[in-house]
Amino acid sequence: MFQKILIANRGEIAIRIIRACRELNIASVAIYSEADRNSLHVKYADEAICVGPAHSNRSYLDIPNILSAAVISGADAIHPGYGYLSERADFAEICESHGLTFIGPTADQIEKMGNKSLAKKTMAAAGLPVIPGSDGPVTSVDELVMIADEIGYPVIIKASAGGGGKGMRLVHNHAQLVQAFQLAQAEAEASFGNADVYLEKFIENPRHIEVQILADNYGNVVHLGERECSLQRRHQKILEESPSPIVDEKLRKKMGAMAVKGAKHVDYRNAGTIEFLVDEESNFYFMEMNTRIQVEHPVTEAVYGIDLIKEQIRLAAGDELGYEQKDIIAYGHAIECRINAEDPENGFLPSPGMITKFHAPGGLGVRWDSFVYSGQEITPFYDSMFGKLICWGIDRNEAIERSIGALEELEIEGIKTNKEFHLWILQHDEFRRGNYSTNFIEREIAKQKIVKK
Ligand code: MV4
Repeated sequence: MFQKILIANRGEIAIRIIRACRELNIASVAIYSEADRNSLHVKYADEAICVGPAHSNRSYLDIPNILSAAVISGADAIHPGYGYLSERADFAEICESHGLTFIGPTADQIEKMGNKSLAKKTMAAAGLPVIPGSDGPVTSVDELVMIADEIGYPVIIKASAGGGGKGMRLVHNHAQLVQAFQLAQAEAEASFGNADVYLEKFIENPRHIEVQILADNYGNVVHLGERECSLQRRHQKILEESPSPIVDEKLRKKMGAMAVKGAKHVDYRNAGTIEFLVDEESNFYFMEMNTRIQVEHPVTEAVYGIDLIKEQIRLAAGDELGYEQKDIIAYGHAIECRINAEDPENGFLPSPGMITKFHAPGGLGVRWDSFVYSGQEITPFYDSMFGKLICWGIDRNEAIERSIGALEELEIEGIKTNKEFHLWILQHDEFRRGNYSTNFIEREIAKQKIVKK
């Protein structure tokens, strides 16, 4: 097992990882930017090293500075958290070449899954269902037109180097096709330095459902069910739940088996997520694989009783999984509300500033993962998410009622937050019925003005 882990991240996930280290008796090293000097992750870690100024490019993304901090502190492993360097194959590689274990999959796996058309091709070869479309990047206008005519409109053009909604273009008919293709290529080249785009059938009103997997270094892979992540706004998730209200035991078994099959096909290691797009007939298709721990991992932890960060650390150290699929048992239902410093009544504009008063909710089945306290400043330099409220209940209804109660207890003064927006979602009939797709938020925002209580 490791003696000391450097955490190459900030905010709530840095604290989450420090807590896991503590329980495993591993010393933790925090890194921080000048803007985060007074952050809780700095206080909670056993050691802390400043790696640069506020701007992420010069601190949380500065590989030489972070590696120096790891070497100077004598860390033997690096946990990247999510975002920042977590899906940078070059970072994973350079950690390993400096004798530091990267807590995650291999550089090769990160790179392969980072290229979305290659990932799709790889998973199709593994036998996973994929959305009809081009087999890899589209290489010519002739090929483009031929495939679009074959699969039928509407179609969607996606950047190979994109992902998470970046560089997508919806095409309704033949007349728009060629121009959209050329624009998409130019945009992909400008944004990612890679002009490759691929084509697929557009799925109307899809659901975004993802399967959590864990893999050891010896070929053992299990899944921990799914997370329903369809509640998004502009490709930013807002609220997630496990299990998905539309997935029954039979579908869970099928999706889980496919996720495990895909992971095994690429000899995957550590924690990962297979994202599926699910259509209105409950057909599911492989979309992307995320090769990191995700923001919404706690809903899976709540339902399956497995500490995913401790598992990541243990697996990276070379431990065997030690359990099988049959040992993994779901119990109850969990909902995560992402609490952001933003103003839902003003186009969700970021709302940085000083938190003048703060009180965290509590009680049975209530978990609050955050880095804030009274007197903390939310700076404009980083993501607006400053806390996650995860509520567990014996069933979906209890998880919803508990979330509402906990949100009402949550007190934040000094900045605007999306707390009321969450209360609005949790009380919405369609949400209550579990009947919502990725279009829900944008449609409902357009339809009605949010009623403040
Ligand atoms: C799609 C799609 C419909 N059809 N692909 C958005 C994020 C990226 N992972 C892929 N995305 C989509 N791909 C086909 N063939 C609709 C979306 C999409 C979406 C997917 C998941 C969650 C929210 C979304 C919001 C808008 C569009």
